[in-house]
Amino acid sequence: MTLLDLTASPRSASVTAGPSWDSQPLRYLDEHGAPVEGGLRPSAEILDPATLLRGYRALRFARAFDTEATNLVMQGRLAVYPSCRGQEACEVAAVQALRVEDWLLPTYRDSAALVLRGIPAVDALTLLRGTWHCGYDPKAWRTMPQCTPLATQGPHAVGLGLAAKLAGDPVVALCLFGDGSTSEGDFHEALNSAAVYQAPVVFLVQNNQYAISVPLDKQTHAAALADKAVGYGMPGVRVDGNDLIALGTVLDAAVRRAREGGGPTLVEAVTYRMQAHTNADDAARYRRSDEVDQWRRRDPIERLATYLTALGTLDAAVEGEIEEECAAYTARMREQFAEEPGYHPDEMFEHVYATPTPRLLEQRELVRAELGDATDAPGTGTEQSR
Ligand SMILES: Cc1ncc(C[n+]2csc(CCOP(=O)(O)OP(=O)(O)O)c2C)c(N)n1
Ligand SMILES: [Mg+2]
Repeated sequence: MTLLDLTASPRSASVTAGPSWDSQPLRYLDEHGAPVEGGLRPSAEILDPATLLRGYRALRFARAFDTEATNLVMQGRLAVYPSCRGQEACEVAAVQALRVEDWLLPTYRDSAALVLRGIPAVDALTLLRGTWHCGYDPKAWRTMPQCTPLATQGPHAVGLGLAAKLAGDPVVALCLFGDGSTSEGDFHEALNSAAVYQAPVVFLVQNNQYAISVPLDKQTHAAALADKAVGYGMPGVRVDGNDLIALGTVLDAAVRRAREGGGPTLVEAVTYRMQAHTNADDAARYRRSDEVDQWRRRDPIERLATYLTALGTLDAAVEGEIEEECAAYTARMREQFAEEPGYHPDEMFEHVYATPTPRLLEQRELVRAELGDATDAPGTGTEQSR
């Protein structure tokens, strides 16, 4: 049985994993973008040049979006931005594995996945702009609001998956987590209940090696996060998170298994957070630059570019087209973010409780006092209008 034979019993799937857990994660491409001997064998569909080029475009687009969002925060247009630089293959593979009717449950670090699903950037970034709770309709986009409290999206994913299962809908929920979130009670509850109810859920842990400043070896004593799957009775797969082809292969298998009634899977994608936790963090205080340099050489975009160039699928002309598309997209982002959003600051306090708590009312008064007349500025609504 191979690791991707997810139809076998969870126990054997994990046990046969053997030494590969503590050595190399599953991969198709090596660090230099050449196929690994004896590595994964992706389907012909995944290796189709047109599919690969679509994936490459999506990677470049995710990076352009992420870079622009990072710039916007420096210009004061976003309140905060947790970058996914270096993790773009996870963002792309997660979205590509899903159908439009499937659910995506993102964290604060997964803004790129939102725009890859088609949500306009200005709506996707509303939360991080600090202007509203969520800027898009989660039901319409089958994408839950980005979760900031760690792992709370896990039980929600199980609920969505279970609801679909009970209704007889062939819908899958894909839930994103960070490595640090695996220490949360909600992570345990989600995986346990997903396995007990055989809910159609894929749990994708982006192991980017850090939870803010806490490195993985201080987070867990387990050899691999994927190993945790054994205890819940589901398959666990550890895959190179900077290898889009390997990730696509693993996530396709896990999503298909969930859709066909085979139950949940835990996927650990081994990757790296290239930037600081957010713009409010200084990563140089807790990690060495040679470690960052080592991961820069494993860049997910460069690896796929090398492979596609060797295949003859990618050349300077195609690169140029992609470059232009990305530049047009980010120019539009800049224009949109230069416009002031039309929200009234008071709205932040609405829709929190049906009856606002005294503490919330007190906070609202503090904001009103601080902003004074500014809250009555044209285009931001007025006290009288509400
Ligand atoms: C329940 C909870 N506890 C603590 C925090 C504070 N916090 C925000 S991000 C973070 C680190 C999370 O790390 P990880 O899950 O690895 O995700 P990453 O940021 O690396 O993507 C922490 C501790 C929080 N948001 N929620
Ligand atoms: Mg992390």
